[in-house]
Amino acid sequence: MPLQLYAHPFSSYCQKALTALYENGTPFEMRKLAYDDPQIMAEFAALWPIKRFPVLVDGERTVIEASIIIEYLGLYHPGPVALVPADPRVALEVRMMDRFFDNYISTPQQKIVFDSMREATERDARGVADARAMLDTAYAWLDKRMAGREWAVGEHFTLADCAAAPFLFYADWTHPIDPAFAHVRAYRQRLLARPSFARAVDEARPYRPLFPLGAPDRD
Ligand SMILES: N[C@@H](CCC(=O)N[C@@H](CS)C(=O)NCC(=O)O)C(=O)O
Repeated sequence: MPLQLYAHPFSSYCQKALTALYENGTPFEMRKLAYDDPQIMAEFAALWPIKRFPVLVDGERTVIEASIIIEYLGLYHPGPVALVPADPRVALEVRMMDRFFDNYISTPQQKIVFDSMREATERDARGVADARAMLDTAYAWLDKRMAGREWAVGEHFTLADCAAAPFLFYADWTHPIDPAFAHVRAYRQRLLARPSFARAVDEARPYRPLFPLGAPDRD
């Protein structure tokens, strides 16, 4: 039975897992989630009642959380690209940067987008201002870190870059990366040129009209 990924192509966390799968050419079956398909949604809810995606199914095993899915693939379905390096010290730094991109780029980015989808009376102006400030601080910190670096950790593309790719992609659409942060902008372009992530971006193009803030005419 092939690996199955319950996911949606336009979701940033799904693109993180898809980038890892494409890096290694790992065969899998896409179980595409669609709110107007009650059967797939019921199947998904039965697997994972929290209903956050992606979710990987490998036979009897259900694996949640994009980072853990990528770690799982490296352990049980390894390919030529070790997205979590074998050296545990380097792996620790990779996990640290993965947490950075998740907590301080994706979380504030999603806060801004989800707030925009609320009724005007239910909006959280203070929370959105805090999220924008967090993104500015995170961009500034990352800009210093990326000076002289190609990828987030070491010399190779890793789990941390799988996270950075979709999170910086949508963060720039949501709260543009100031041109002063040239290293972050150049890193985002390198990620967009990486064939694994470029494929995920291309597969998601038909869904761009769904972006609540309006997708820019680029990337
Ligand atoms: N911590 C989860 C987050 C996954 C997540 O938030 N996925 C979004 C899609 S990008 C989702 O499930 N949204 C559906 C919802 O919020 O109901 C992970 O790392 O995989």
